[in-house]
Amino acid sequence: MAEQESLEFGKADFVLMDTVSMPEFMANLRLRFEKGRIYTFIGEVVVSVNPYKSLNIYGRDTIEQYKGRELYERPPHLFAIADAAYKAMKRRSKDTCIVISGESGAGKTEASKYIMQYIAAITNPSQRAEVERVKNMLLKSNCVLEAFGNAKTNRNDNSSRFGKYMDINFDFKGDPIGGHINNYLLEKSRVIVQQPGERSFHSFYQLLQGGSEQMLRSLHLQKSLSSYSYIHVGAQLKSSINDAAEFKVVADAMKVIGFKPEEIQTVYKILAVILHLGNLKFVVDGDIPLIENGKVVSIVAELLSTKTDMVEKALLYRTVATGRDIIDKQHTEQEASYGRDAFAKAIYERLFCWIVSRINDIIEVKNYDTTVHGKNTVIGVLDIYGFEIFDNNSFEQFCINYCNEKLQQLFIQLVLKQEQEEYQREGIPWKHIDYFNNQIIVDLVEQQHKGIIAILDDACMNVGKVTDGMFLEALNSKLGKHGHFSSRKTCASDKILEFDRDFRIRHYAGDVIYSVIGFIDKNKDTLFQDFKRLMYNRYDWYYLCLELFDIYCMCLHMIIIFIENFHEPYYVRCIKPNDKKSPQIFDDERCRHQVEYLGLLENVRVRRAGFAFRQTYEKFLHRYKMISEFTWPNHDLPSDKEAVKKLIEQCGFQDDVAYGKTKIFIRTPRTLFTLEELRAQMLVRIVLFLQKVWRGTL
Ligand code: AOV
Ligand code: MG
Repeated sequence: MAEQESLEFGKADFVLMDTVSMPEFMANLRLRFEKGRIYTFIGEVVVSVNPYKSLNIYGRDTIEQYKGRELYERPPHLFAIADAAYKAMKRRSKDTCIVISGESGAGKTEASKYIMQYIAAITNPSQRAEVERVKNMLLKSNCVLEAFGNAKTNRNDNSSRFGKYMDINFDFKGDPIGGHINNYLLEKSRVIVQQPGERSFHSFYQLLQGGSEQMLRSLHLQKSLSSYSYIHVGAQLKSSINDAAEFKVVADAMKVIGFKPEEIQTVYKILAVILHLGNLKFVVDGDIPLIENGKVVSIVAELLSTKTDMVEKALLYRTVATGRDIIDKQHTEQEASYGRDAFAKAIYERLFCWIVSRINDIIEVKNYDTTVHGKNTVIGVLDIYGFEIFDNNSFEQFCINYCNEKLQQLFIQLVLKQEQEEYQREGIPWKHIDYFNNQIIVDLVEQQHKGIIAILDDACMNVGKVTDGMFLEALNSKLGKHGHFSSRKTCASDKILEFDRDFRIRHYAGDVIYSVIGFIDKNKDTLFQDFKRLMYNRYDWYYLCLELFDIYCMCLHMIIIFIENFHEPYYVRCIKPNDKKSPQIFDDERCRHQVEYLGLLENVRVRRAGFAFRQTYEKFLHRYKMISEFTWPNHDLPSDKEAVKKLIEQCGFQDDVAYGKTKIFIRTPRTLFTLEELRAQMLVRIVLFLQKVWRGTL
């Protein structure tokens, strides 16, 4: 159990609760929050409540307190789990990962940064220059990623709009030698439109507010945010963010990471192209769409280093093949606007992926020869966008919430399900602990042929023929009876569903009503071929764009499969205390809801009734046989199991263990630590004994 602080701060580990009940859980969580103790353990899981204020608990002195200590020796903290993951990786030479989950604004991204800071702080004691360089880059890369991938939403002023899985590679000494970032599903629709009260990605505001006058002039930009229709909505907001200062921080970070000056220039050019594209207006003359503001087209062409008429053509025409002929077909006004927006979104997405791949080039492990230097191990940190419900939810929220659904399923699989199944398999007396398994919702979304994604993909195969309304019809007919799906058609009595275009999913974390409008478009994500051609045909635009159109972002599935392979990820479960971003308010109802859907109470129950450690008898003996004369150097008992029993009884731990068919289970970590201590003492004695034998002094 975690070292007990004074009781005035509540229980440091929920496992220590007198009774496992929601009221007691909530009382402890609240008490700790109010006392500034935002972290609490459930065994090895860290529960974190967003303090919404700076706490003096991440400094050098705190880091020193956690360095090299066992998880249970110090009060709960992110550093404790970071240290545990690091130690586990080093001791076992095995890859490990830390999964951070919780809803939007709960503190995941901040947690991921503190974890990385901790790892950076405790490694490289010999101050090797190359390792210092790598650490610096890993830390600096965060601010670049956030500038381009984060935005102000109504839930979080610095909301991640992409998923991030960051690997840190370590050499045999345990020092960082490189890393890799996997990013997935950037919410690119934000480039062209934002909900009231929200902003586009930080990068646009930073450029306009922080770029020098000369730079802005060369990009044909002006400082006034409201001049640009793509960011017009967000421009009206009073921002708590200092964009001008951030611009410099990000520019410096790009330099430090190793972006070349011309690459940084190109990044700004792309942002400028997007802002200008947003201002393009189409007018219809008879049946013919024309561009109203030709000046903007020539600016875009200049920035893209291509010819004005080529840009104009890509915006107004589509090349289609009819039989053997290839003809230019004119867009309608609507098609032209659609194409412009698709183009803007696509270049931003590709810019983002390019930035990530550029960072990866720079931080990837170089010159590491495993035959010379030994195994290279990895700690991964997963920080995705949190579950979110807005007034209007669309395809983007559907994707984000599905990601969270998958992550919750992983937690259930690894922490609640497999754990209990193992006790049963091993024949350990076990009373099953019930929990809500969200597999049913995951299936609703992803099941082959009849899940929402399959139905959507079907609809997208018939471009132009299937409308959003028809897609909803298909959902109704195939999923109408599913307990977690409803729409006006399938549930007429449901008053919450206001519009015909809506459908509702009963997610693990709450009900979300999605508007079906735009689902097909956003999923099929057409970028007219002519824009692609424009990008390839440009005359001397930087090589950057060539790469841009070759990169694909890694999909969520891969990440989940990847993490499943770890079997024992470390978990941080983040809770948002209120919706006002206030450090004072602990909203009981909101917190209770999160504790409920995160399955934390069930987590405590499994943990309490369960065992912290398990090992096969053979491996256990291999490690601890020197502790007892019955097992050292070899035992003559009928089985390893009997030998382990004898050893445990001799140490007096029989009440803290259970004997399974193939494994020994140990309830409290302290027992394990005592075994480790005994082992260490015996090893010293054995070495001294052997030295005496060698010297002939025995
Ligand atoms: P998220 O990553 O979970 O949301 P963040 O990590 O961005 O949430 O946290 C939101 C805000 O809460 C931060 O910008 C800080 O102001 C504050 N905050 C969070 N953790 C701490 C902490 N430990 N100490 C002080 N302030 C904190 V999203 O990315 O929206 O799902 O998609
Ligand atoms: Mg985040």
